Amino acid sequence: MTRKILDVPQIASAEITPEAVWLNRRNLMKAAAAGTLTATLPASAAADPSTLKPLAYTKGQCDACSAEEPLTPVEDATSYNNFYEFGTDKSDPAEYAHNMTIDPWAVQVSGLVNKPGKLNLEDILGGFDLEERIYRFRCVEAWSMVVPWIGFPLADLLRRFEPTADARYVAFKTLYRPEEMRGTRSFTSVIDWPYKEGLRLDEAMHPLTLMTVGLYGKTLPNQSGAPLRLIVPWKYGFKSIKSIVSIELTDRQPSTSWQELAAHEYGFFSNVNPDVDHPRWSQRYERRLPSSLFKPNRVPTQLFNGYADQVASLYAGMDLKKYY
Ligand SMILES: Nc1nc2c(c(=O)[nH]1)N[C@H]1C(S)=C(S)[C@@H](COP(=O)(O)O)O[C@H]1N2
Ligand SMILES: [Mo]
Repeated sequence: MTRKILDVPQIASAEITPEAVWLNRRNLMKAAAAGTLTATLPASAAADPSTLKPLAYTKGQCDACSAEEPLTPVEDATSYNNFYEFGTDKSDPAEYAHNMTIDPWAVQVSGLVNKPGKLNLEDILGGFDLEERIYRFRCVEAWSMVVPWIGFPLADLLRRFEPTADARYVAFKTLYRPEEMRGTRSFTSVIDWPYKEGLRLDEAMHPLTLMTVGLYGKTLPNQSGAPLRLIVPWKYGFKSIKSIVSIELTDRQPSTSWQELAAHEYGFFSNVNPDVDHPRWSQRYERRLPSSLFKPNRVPTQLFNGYADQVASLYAGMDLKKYY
């Protein structure tokens, strides 16, 4: 597998935080090279968000759309989570995800590619210059947050496996390891494991679609989807699948966990759309973390989460009420 990534459509430099001096990047890079990325945070520290230091950002050091928005405090972004493998309470992932072993880690790439194969995490990261790859994105659901993710475009990874001309979709799967994932053993568990997600190939190849390995200058804590997690900035949070072990290129639209659960509530596209109500609630507003009963911190939701300029063309001619 080639290590140098060539012919990559670069993200506009305004979308990349330039000064990464504050990032503990030497450790990250060294660790990535030595194949011990996961060792930069001891297992116990990984579960304890208080050990992650919030980083100072100055104006302009962020992507085009959330330029003026302050970062969500790291404590909120890493203690109020969804990761049903560890339970359905928002506090469960921070409490239990440290039980997941993330070293060693490998990702299987299969399906409609010329070069299928399994890559170890260190081989994946060996191909990327993470120093340059810090993006500040807003994630949205009923609640929202602004997080500086560290990652690289998924397209760069997919190209290394050479998708064939027939490939039209990408299907992702999360690790399924019941002995380390108490939520998957629970009798109240509603998901047919492993957790699954999917994108259309053009969505997957869009330069804003990221494979992330860190946030706030540190490797991902387990509750955030260590060691490798998808981030699709213009879609609802549930599309951003965590702790990925399998990527399959297909010619048919893959099924996703949330669709399997409630197809009329969660469509395949799941683009952030304030004009299309969820059957049980309006999607006009979101709750920006930190939020509380007395300070709900409600903000209006933006079409495509504010990335319409970059991504609306992917859906030209589609009825977004039908393809929600
Ligand atoms: N494997 C896996 N990935 C997942 C989930 C999950 O339960 N399992 N939850 C999704 C949902 S519903 C949301 S809202 C986001 C939450 O991401 P965060 O905890 O980093 O905010 O992760 C998504 N990725
Ligand atoms: Mo979610």
